[in-house]
Amino acid sequence: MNAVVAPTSTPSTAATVVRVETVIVDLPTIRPHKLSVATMDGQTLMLVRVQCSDGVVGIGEGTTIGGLAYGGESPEGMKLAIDTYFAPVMAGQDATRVQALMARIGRMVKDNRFAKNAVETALLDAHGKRTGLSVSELLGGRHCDRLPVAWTLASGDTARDIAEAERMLDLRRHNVFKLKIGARALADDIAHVAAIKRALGERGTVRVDVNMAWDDVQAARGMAALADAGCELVEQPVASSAALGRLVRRFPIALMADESLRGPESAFELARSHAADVFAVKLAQSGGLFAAQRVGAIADAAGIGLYGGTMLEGAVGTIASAQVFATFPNLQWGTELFGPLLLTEQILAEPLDYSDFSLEVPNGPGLGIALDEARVAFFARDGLRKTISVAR
Ligand code: MUC
Ligand code: MG
Repeated sequence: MNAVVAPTSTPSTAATVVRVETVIVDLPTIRPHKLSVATMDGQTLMLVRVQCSDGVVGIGEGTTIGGLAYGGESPEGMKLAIDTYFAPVMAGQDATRVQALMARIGRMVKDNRFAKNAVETALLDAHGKRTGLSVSELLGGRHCDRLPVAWTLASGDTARDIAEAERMLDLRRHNVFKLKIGARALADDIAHVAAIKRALGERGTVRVDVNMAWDDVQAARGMAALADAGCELVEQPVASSAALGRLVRRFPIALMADESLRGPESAFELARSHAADVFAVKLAQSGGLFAAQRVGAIADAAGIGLYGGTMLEGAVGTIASAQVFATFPNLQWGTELFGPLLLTEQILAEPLDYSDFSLEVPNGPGLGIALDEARVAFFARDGLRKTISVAR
């Protein structure tokens, strides 16, 4: 684990950043998770800790999907960027002025939205712990204490997906299902979606995420057929915002932008060109918690629906997202904050509450969660687990 220690002469503010540490944690998934861009057998979390001069430590997370298969940042790249470039810029700075510190980082570090989100999360967690307020209260106050959570069916097998959906309904954990399609022939994908919707009937709603796999013609055929199959929403069927704009409102099915949304500027452009009915807001893609709130505000102003998206984060990133989404006045399409449930191992001292088709937004100071440090050390890359298996 790398660290940068602040110089001894620090400004006379109440709390300054004294140490920034990062660690990579590798966790297995409960089953292969198949997207059109990658098949995931595990998830890699980049955790960042920001230690402050008042003794408070904030935590944040940066996670991607399939390494670099989904976007331009990887967990390893985030660690490198934070250790090498963020930490020296943060050392000795006022930790209580989060927006000012993030602006300072922004002047020295271009792009790197995922890494910025992880660091901003840690600073807000620390400031919440310092002030006794939850992150959602720091961000203006929450509208709700629980968020609806969709589950993604992505085993690649129709019968297995139906069985998985039935189990989620029995457990009362999820009744909104997102299906990952786009890797197979269009007709196979449509048959898969139609079979799942038929099996669930009115007990569950079905949406799909194509992860940009279709061209215009496939998308037009696909959206018409999906609407007929009873699917209520299509997420990012095509790659570009212009192509999204050519599809929107042509079919009786909602169109959601995901990969096209890369922060407030792109949100504004999508809204200006009427290219989507719904925005999947993700903290990492937005570039942080404040930026995600701005994306939400742009959607609201443009009459675009909101959905709380995930980069399949572990518990820290998931709860950072929940704290932000709880502040949204409108969240018409709920959330998909199920990331921790896709992992076989949990790394929190207390488990999250997923019940009644929703996730509880913790109410304690900061993120309102604590890491189980022994488990983090065990699952850290090159950590105890590796030492034990090498020794065997
Ligand atoms: C995405 O593209 O939305 C969200 C759920 C899931 O299974 O993958 C993510 C990424
Ligand atoms: Mg998506």
